[in-house]
Order: sequence, then C-alpha cells, then structure tokens
Amino acid sequence: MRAAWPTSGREDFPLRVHLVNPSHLSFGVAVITPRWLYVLAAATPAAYGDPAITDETLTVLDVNTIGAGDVVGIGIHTGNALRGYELGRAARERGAWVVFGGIHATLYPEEARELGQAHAVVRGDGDVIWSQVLDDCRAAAPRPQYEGGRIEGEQFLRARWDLLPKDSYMWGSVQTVRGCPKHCSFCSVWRTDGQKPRPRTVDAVLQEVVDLRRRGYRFIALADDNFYPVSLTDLRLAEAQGNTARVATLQAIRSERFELMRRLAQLPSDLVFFTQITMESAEDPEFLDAMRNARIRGALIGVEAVTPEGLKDVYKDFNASGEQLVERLQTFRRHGLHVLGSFIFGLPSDRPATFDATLDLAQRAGVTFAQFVMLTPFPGTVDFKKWEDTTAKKAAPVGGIPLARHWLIPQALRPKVYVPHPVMEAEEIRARTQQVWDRFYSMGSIWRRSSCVPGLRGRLAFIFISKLYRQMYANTGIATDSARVSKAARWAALLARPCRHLFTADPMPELAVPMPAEAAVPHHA
Ligand code: B12
Ligand code: SF4
Repeated sequence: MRAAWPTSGREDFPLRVHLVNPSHLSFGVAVITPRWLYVLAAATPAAYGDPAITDETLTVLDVNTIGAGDVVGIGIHTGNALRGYELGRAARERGAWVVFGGIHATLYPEEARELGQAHAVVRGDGDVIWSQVLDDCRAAAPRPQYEGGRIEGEQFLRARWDLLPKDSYMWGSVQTVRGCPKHCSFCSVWRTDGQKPRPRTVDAVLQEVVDLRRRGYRFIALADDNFYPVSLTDLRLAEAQGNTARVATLQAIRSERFELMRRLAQLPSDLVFFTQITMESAEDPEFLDAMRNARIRGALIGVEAVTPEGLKDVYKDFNASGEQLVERLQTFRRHGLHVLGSFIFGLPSDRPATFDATLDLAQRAGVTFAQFVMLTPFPGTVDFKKWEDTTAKKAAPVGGIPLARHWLIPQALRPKVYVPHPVMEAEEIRARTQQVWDRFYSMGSIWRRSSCVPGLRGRLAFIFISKLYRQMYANTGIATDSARVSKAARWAALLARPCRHLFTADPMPELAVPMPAEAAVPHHA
C-alpha cells in the first residue's frame, strides 16, 4: 500500500517528484548537505509541489512512498552508482518514471538505462533542463537522454534550503564556482565540468549563505572544484603572451573572487567556511589574507604526492615537493588557514618508504586533517582510460563483472587496489595505507594537533571530529570486509550525533544580505 503523503492536498495534480541521493551506508546524521538535491528541488516548478527528498546517507528510501506515475530523480557519482541502480529498479517496479543524473550518469548514460532502468538520463547540469524532463514525464513521453550541458554561472539556481530536514547535517554547502583549469590525471572535473571557470554571481552566493545562517547553519562548505580558479602564474603567462583579452578575463574573475570574499567578511563573525583549493594559492598572500578575512578557515589541498616523481605520475607538476612542500603548507597556517591534506597512495613511483615519508611530511607541515586515498581509476579521467586499455580489459572478471566496470562489483567483492604496482602487492599498499591512517589519527597525534584550537572544550571537539572523520572515511573506505565496514559505520553514527551539536548555532531569522562594497560606503555630497 502507498504510504500516506505529508504534503497531499494536490489531488488535481497527483504526480509527485522524489529526489534520492543513494548510499549503501546510512549514519542517521551526515556531515555535508548533498547540494544537488536542493538545487534540483529549486529547479522543480511550483506546480509539481515540493519534491520528497531522501538522502540515504541519513535514512534508507522507503519505496512505499513512491506511486505509479511519480517521477523519481536519482543522482549518482561512481561510488554510489550500484545502490542508485537498485533504487531505479525498485522505483520502476512501482510504476514511477525513473530519471538519472549526476556525474556518473553523465559518463555512462547507457548503463543507467540498462541497470538502473532509467526512462531518462540527464547529462551535465540539471538546473535548467529539469523542468522540461518533468513536463515530458507528465505527458508520459520522456526522452531517453537530455543534455543539460555546462550552464553559465548566472544560471545556477539557489538551493531550496527551506526543505532541509531538521537536526540532520553539520555543514551547509554552497557552490561559488564550477570547473577547474588544471588537468590532473586522476580527476574527472576538468573533463566533465570543463576547464573554464564558471563563477556564480556574488549576490547569489551571499543570498544562500545568509539563508543558511538564518536557519542556524554556521559551518558552510564552499563545494567548489577549485576556489582559486585564476593563479598568479596564469596571469603572468597571459601577460607574457601579450594576450590582452585573456588578461582582462582572468583579472575580472580574480576581482570578483576578492569582491566575494569582501562581502563574506561582512557576515556574522561566527560563520566558518571550508573549501578546496590548489597549492599555488600559497604564492598569493593577498588572496590568502582575503580568505582569512572572509572566515574561510580551512581548505582541502590536493597534495597527492610528496616526491617530484609522484607529482609527475598525476600530472600535477604545479605542486611543490619535499621541503618546499612543507614550507608551502605551512604558509597556509601562517595565514590562518587549516589544511586538510589529501594524499594518494599506490602511484607507480611509490615505494614502501613512501608511506612513512608521507606521514612524516604531513606531520611536519602541520596539516590539521589528512586523508590518504588509494589510487582509484575514476571514469572520465586520463588514468582510467590508460588503465582500461592496459590492465582492465585483460583482467579476469570479478563476481562476473568486468574489472573495467569496478563500481558494479558488489561491495564485499570489490578489490581495494585496482592499479597493479611495479613493486608492491595490492595487500601491501592497502595495509600500509591503513597504518598511515592509524598513526596520523592516533590519540597522541590528534591531541598534539588539537593545540591549534583554544580551550579544553575546543580541543575535545577537535578530537571528536578527528575520530568521526577517520571512521567515516578510512574505516568505511578501506576496511577489507563488510563486517568491519558495518562496525565502522556504527561507530561513525554514534560519534556523529554529539558532533552535530558542536556545529549548530541559534537561528538568525532577521539577518540581512550585506550590500555590495561600493553601496556599503556612505556617500557624502
Ligand atoms: C562537495 C564534494 C564532495 C563532498 C560531498 C559532500 C556532499 N554531501 O555532497 C565530500 C568532501 C564529502 C566528497 C567526498 C568524495 N568525493 Co566529492 N566532490 C564534491 C564536489 C567538489 C562538488 C559536488 C557538489 O556538491 N556539486 C554541486 C552540485 C549542485 O553539482 P552536482 O552534484 O554535479 O549536481 C548537478 C548535476 O550533476 C546534475 N545532477 C546531479 N544529480 C542529478 C540527478 C538528477 C535526477 C538530475 C536530473 C540531475 C542531476 O544537476 C545538478 C545541478 O546542476 C565534486 C566535484 C564536482 N564538480 O561535482 C566532487 C566529486 C563529486 N567527488 C568525487 C570523489 C571521487 C569523491 C570521493 C570518492 C573522494 C575520496 N577519494 O574520498 C569522496 C566520496 C564520498 C562518498 N560519499 O562516496 C568525484 C567523483 C568522481 C566520480 N566519477 O564519481 C568528484 C566529481 C570530484 C573529482 N575530483 O573528480 N565530495
Ligand atoms: S584535482 Fe583539483 S586541481 Fe586537479 S583538475 Fe581536479 S579539481 Fe582541478
């Protein structure tokens, strides 16, 4: 029987829109709001009513809420595609129109139709095309594929934060720019989102941040591919080439970034932002200072490797290595920015000694948090293509699934390391990676790092958050069997609840959007 619907009363318009973020692990509380759900909710015309939103990182979808003729939108990245397909099949069985979108569906639309039984797949950005898809479903004539494309920054919609469930997330998420001019070999962003930065307008970003703060969110992830889309080197190169048009474009983007940070700085002082940024920004003290003033307190920095050979492996020559790397990472700390260093293990140039060397560098460089991921060939990347052609096509299937479609292999059978290494066995890489996590997040190390926050309460909060981070990312990601994954998930769920309270603030319903810098200056005749 179809479950009762809380926002019924639209008997004249029975079609319901469901948006589902798939996950095979549910924690009850989640760290960051999955932005796409609330952007697609904003793209849903009012005539369809408020969509029913399910984020499975909180709770599993109750398929009984889906009725015949409803539209079920499922967003997938590679890591949750398998669960997404299960949901697609379940929704189709209930007679609903099934629509897939997100980065993985963009790369493999055929797969979503075949395994997820999608009636339609949206490739690229959903903001503009979604209403068309809904109208076609309503007319019982959805097209198999829609091209959402790469829309311009001004077309990005403001997320519907009014639909957020209560007491569920620690951080809000707001995007300020999409696309990244770099071309790292393990990353798909520059290929799917493009290398041309597409910044949103400053006003649109500010309105969303204020909306979230009004609701009591004071921690906000700026969910950008790269918060620093124009480096000083880019500017110097364009100038040296005498390319005045490019210099003007780059300058305009840079100025707008500063304008954004000036306006963020006018917001309440309890706001805390976190973003992702390239290491080159360490050469730009003016930018780092503006970030600090805007209360951008931390950033994920893709360090990836600590040796020049490792950086070459991933086409990231613009990063520093060795002692210069330590110095660059410390620069962020000097400018008041905490670093979440992201390191990759399993690169062809890695050796057993690389693990200790990486841990040692991370500790000496004073990074506040770190993640140690194992090289995974994500579709859409240069690495994937190379791996597919050289290794995957020749490998034996796992559980009947070709290795080149590793995300379709059931979780319990999934290999932990995909790329064969010239000198180390897969298990050695996994075990050494796990050891590095264990040592970086040992109680002693966390306690030492916790001195970066004032007061005993602050230090205790830091310990909680470090342990939560470790449980959510290391233990659920690289544990070798599903029993350990479930245990880690239970621990994470247990830690998550008290952690959430550390992030909340009293709502500020009266908070106004700060005026642009010029307008804020009083004019005297
Ligand atoms: C923020 C972010 C995170 C946050 C996520 C927080 C959260 N709760 O959402 C954190 C830090 C936790 C994270 C973690 C990881 N991430 Co991440 N992340 C991002 C990032 C930078 C932005 C995502 C975002 O919010 N975008 C804004 C929204 C509005 O855009 P969107 O999701 O693309 O949605 C639009 C369209 O895709 C489309 N759409 C999406 N869904 C649907 C559904 C339907 C029905 C329709 C019609 C349209 C549609 O419309 C939307 C609006 O335009 C992206 C980069 C990127 N450019 O996407 C990487 C990215 C998604 N992450 C990636 C990866 C690899 C990871 C990790 C595996 C990293 C790691 N090694 O640990 C983990 C995995 C986490 C997990 N649970 O599995 C990859 C995914 C690659 C792939 N092929 O799947 C990306 C693309 C980055 C990259 N370097 O390649 N990530
Ligand atoms: S890893 Fe970061 S810097 Fe490299 S292309 Fe992807 S988003 Fe850009």
